[in-house]
Amino acid sequence: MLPLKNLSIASIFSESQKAVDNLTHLALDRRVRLAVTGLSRSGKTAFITSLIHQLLHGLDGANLPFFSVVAENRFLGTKTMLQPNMEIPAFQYDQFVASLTGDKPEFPRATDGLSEIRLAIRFQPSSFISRQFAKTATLYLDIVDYPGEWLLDLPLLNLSFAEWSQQLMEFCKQEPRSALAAEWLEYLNGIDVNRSADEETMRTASQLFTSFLHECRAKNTGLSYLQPGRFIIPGDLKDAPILTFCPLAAGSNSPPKQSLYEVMEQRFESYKELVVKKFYYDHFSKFDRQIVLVDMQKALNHGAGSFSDMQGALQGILNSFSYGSSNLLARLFQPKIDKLLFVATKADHVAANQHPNLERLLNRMVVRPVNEAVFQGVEVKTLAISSVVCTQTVVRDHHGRRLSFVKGVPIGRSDEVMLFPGEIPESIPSLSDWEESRFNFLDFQPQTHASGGSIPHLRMDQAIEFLLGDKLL
Ligand SMILES: Nc1nc2c(ncn2[C@@H]2O[C@H](COP(=O)(O)OP(=O)(O)OP(=O)(O)O)[C@@H](O)[C@H]2O)c(=O)[nH]1
Ligand SMILES: [Mg+2]
Repeated sequence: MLPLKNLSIASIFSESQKAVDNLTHLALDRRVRLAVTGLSRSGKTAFITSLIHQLLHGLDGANLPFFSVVAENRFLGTKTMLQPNMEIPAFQYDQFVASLTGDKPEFPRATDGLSEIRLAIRFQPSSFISRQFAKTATLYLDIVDYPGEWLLDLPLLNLSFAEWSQQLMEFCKQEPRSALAAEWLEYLNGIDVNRSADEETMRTASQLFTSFLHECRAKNTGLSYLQPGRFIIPGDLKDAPILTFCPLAAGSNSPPKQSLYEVMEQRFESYKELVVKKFYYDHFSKFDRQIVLVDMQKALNHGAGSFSDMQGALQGILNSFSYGSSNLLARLFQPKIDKLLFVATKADHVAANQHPNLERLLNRMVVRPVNEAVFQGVEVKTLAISSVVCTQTVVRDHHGRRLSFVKGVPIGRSDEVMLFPGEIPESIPSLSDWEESRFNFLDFQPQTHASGGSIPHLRMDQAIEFLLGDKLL
């Protein structure tokens, strides 16, 4: 406020102009809550780190030709902001980017808890009318990171204990689950689920079930549909009674009071109510935009069973989100996702000429959720991207054929190799293709960068443009 004696027509004008600027600035400020969705190890943390990195370096030469606000010279920079929620740890961007761009570059470790970050993207509005109100505007972007395993709890909300148990018992009739579940199922066979509940039996049964889940998750099985997520990554619930249950074949239509069946059923319902619903309502019910990350090479490496398991897991998760464009009034009460991006991650694991097939195959895998979302009026796109490029494509003649190889350092090795990782089929492979074990894609370490530590990417700019471009006009 100016002291009264300093008031002049000019100062009154300048103060009121500032107030109008502030108000219009606020009116032009926007917010996007981005859901980064993907099964465990699909590349969520790497994607979020690269996304922040590309936005922070948008002004100084990062390669974002398809991000229109940058291409049109309207981008004014990005800053990380104070976090919106004080009880949630901050996303460790600085630490992750340091490990990706250090002398011995490494990917961040698997995520074991929740974290979040808020970014402010400053830009010049493109439309003539917006520019009359204010020269600059800000888009606030909120992102949450979490272990992929927790996402698979969302489909549990639609299932009763009996339905979930039956679903799991059906899964366990097929390999590789049936062999891995043998010890746990044998223990259950020796128990009468109608007898009085006791902690020791429940603990043993749930421990055997947890070991079964951990074995299913081991790298060589390629299984994705593993629930409940907190049994694998318990976070702050380690050893809590709420995690002491497991699926049970029903003993009778109405289990006796305080029987093993009834108590485990109650714990399952408490898990849904206190763990899953809370996670869902606090972090997954209010998104505007969504990206779904899919590791197609993992699905291909482990055969037909792994492929359909991943497909089922993605379908189960996507049923939990609400889609559809929403008008301003509806948004105030229940924002809905109006843009949905499916990406095949780690595209640098295969040669560049395979990327179109990677996109086609992803399209086939997610055809049902895509159709459902399009029907609801959601704008959907699929892309093959790499958040952190770890390889180079090299084209060579090999026995008279021109082949595209990838060159890079596989994880666990110190020497660079050049290999032909095979071709990505454009549609879901036939049984004979799976039987011949055609696919053996390797994981690669990030490259050591001479170029001032920037993170090389593939099509991150197209992903960012699809997710945010219209909010930066
Ligand atoms: N070559 C390459 N590898 C990648 C890329 N993104 C992720 N990876 C690999 O995939 C692994 C998993 O990536 P993360 O980002 O940790 O996956 P996540 O989805 O966060 O996994 P959880 O935290 O366990 O749910 C990494 O350790 C890398 O080996 C990429 O763009 N290129
Ligand atoms: Mg992670």
